Amino acid sequence: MGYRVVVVGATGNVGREMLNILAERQFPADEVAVLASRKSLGTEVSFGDKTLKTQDLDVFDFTGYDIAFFAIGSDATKKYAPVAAKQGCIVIDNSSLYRYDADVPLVVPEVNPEAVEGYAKKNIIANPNCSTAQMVVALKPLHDRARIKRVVVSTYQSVSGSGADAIDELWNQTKGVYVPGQEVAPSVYPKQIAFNVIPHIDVFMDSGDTKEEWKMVSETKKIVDPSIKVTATCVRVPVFVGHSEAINIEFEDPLDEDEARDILREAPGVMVIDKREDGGYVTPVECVGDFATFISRIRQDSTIDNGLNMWVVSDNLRKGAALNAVQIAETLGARCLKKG
Ligand code: 2RA
Repeated sequence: MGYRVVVVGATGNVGREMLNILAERQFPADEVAVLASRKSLGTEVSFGDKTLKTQDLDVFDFTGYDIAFFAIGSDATKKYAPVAAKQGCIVIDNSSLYRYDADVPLVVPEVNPEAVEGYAKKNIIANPNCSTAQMVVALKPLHDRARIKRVVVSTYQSVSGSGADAIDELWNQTKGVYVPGQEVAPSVYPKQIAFNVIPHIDVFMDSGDTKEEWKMVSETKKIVDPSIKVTATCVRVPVFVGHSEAINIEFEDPLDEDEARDILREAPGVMVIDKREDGGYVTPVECVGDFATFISRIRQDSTIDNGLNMWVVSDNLRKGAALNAVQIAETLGARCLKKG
């Protein structure tokens, strides 16, 4: 007997990817209900070789369903997640709403799988921010070996992290650069994204950091270790899918690049592609559709004691969102919700 699952926000980028991954990983579901807002009501979405028709989130009864994957904004999540949780359905939420709630586990299954066991406090489990998820997959095995003191990360985040409109803006703006009279003014972003980079994701905070940068700091501390110091600069780049990160790590204990590479080669969810030659590293276009967190350019940072640099790339719609959510459900099933 399998699970009865719900995908809330099934017509969005992440919701569609959740359905793809549930099918690809043959998640043991006896039933999959797909929900959308009233304006998308009746839209058909793919689930493996099936087509499902979206139902109205406003009136849906979650009673009897085991797990609900939420892939909608924080405002809508605030309204509907407690309803689902109260009706006995465990919510795995991709928004940022519950990530920093002490009563809600924030989980990356390769890093802190045991945290799913704390789901019952609110019947909610939070999925981390996409840029955090791939980073902590890379950090955790090294932290276990040499205890990380400090992380400095610069991100190169694709436009799919901002949604479908941003993908359209990059596409149309890029075309508009070449076709006189078809220029496309910035609307999703404050500045041109075509052939440009924007050092601003989410809102600015009083500290001068953006909220995206604050998320990477706070979530890494909650998922891996509160003692780790993190500083981040998050940048939007003209890439459709795939986030990249240049990560500099300072350890408490010595760790040379060869041992680090060997550790990462064995780490869960990691694929090391690291040759010091043309093309011996991963770029975003190569990670799209893959489950792995790719790691390249592993090398000593000789400017500090116990320093290491690396380049981390992953599909932000998969490990950064939909895949991690499905992996949380798999972990939850294995640890807490065994089905006959
Ligand atoms: C972004 N991490 O990349 C944010 C939300 N997905 O836009």
